[in-house]
Amino acid sequence: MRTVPAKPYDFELKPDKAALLIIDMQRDFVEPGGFGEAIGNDVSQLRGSIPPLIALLAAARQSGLFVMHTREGHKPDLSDLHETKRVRGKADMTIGDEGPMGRILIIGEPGHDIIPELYPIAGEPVIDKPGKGAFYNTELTDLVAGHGIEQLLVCGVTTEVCVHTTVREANDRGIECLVLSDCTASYFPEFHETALRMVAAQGGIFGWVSDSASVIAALKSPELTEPAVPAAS
Ligand code: C5J
Repeated sequence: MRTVPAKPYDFELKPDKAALLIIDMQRDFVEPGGFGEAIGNDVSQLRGSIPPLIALLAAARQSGLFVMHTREGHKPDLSDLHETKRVRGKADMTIGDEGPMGRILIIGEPGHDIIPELYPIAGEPVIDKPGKGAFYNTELTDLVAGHGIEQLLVCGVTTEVCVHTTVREANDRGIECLVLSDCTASYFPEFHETALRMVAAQGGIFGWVSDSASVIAALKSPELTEPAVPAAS
C-alpha cells in the first residue's frame, strides 16, 4: 500500500491491484489538423496533459503497474454506431466521413490511433470503445476481473466526457478511481475544473483527485505493508 495525497482525502494505492487507464489520447482529438480542431476546438487545451502523462506512463511502466489504453471509435461498416450518435450535432462532418486524418473515429484510420508520445507497448491492452464510457460494449469488465484490478488511475481526454463517464461506470462496479488532474484535459478549461470537483465532492462521490507528481512519488516510495503509525513521543 502507498499513500497518495488526494482530494477529498488520501488515496491508499495498492499497486498490485491497480491499473493506469489512459482514455482516448488519439490523434483526432489531440493533434493539430485532426477532427477535434476541424470542428472548431482549440487542441492546445488538451496538449498540456501530454508531458505529465509521458512522465506518469514511464513511472508506471518502470514500477510494473498494469497499463491499459482506450480509443473511441467504430467499425468501418459503422455497425456499432448508434444513429443517434452519428447525427448528433448536425455538423458538416460526422463519424465515418473523410476527415483530415482519414475517416473520422474509424478503427484503423490514422486519426483514430493513439498519439506517438503515448503509444502502447507490448502487454498493454488497447480497448476500442464505441461509447463514451470504457465499460460499455468492451472487454474492460473481463480485463479488470482477470487481472484482479480494484483501483484505476484514470487519465486522458476529455475530462467531462469520456473520463467522467468511465469513472462513473467504474465506481458503480466497485472500482476505486483516482483521477489525475494534470493528466486529463478538456477543450473547455472550466468544464475540466468543474468535472474534477464533481469527482471529489460529497466525500469523493465518484472517487479521488490527485496529480502525476504525487502518484510518481508514491510509486517510487517504499511499499507499506500496514498503514503508517506515528512515532511514539
Ligand atoms: C472523449 C468526446 N474521448 N469528447 N470523446 O471525451 O467526444
